[in-house]
Amino acid sequence: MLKIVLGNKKYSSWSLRPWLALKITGAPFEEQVVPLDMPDTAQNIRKYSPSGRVPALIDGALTVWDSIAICEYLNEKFPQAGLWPADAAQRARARSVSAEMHSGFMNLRNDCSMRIVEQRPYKPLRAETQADVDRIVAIWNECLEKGGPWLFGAKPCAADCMYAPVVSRFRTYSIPVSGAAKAYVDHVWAWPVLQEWVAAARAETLRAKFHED
Ligand SMILES: N[C@@H](CCC(=O)N[C@@H](CS)C(=O)NCC(=O)O)C(=O)O
Repeated sequence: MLKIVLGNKKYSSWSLRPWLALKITGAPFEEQVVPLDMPDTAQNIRKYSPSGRVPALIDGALTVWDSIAICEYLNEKFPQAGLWPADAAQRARARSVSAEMHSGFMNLRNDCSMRIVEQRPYKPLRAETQADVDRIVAIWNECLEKGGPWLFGAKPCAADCMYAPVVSRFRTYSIPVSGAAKAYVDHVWAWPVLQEWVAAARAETLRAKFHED
């Protein structure tokens, strides 16, 4: 059976992304949560992941690490799951917006770390962080012009998995959005599999000092 190695569900945004992609495939899988921010975290992660980072996917003798590589592997293993759009141009766009998420938005990631079970009042963001938010909203609006409710149409794809932790951040930090982007935030937040992750995060008793302070 496939096994995915994750960090704490409250904080590990990179773990959430391929976990959602796995859920889209419908394949059965096991989970292993490695508690973050512990003295032995690095050593424990390295038992599974050569990069020393989670997530990692274990498929028999094969280990695949890094969120986007796992999404690509799942797409190849489960082509019927539609993890990328069927149309080549749309697929290229979905990969572009996913890569932009994977390699960017450092200000938002640093200032508004994922705390999926928390809700805080809005505080004005630094200009650089607001610029990240504005770019994300522009990406969403452009994708949603074709009708939504997901970024690339009627079904969730890997791009929605990549942006789900951003939806969670917008909610946690009460970052205002309107129109199609707001409808998207609400739609993703209501996604039953995302709510399954949130429920597990709420039940988590692990403490991660760096992420909490
Ligand atoms: N580029 C990686 C980033 C993975 C990453 O930074 N994971 C964090 C947890 S969200 C981690 O493993 N941190 C190790 C640690 O806290 O010791 C990916 O996309 O999977």
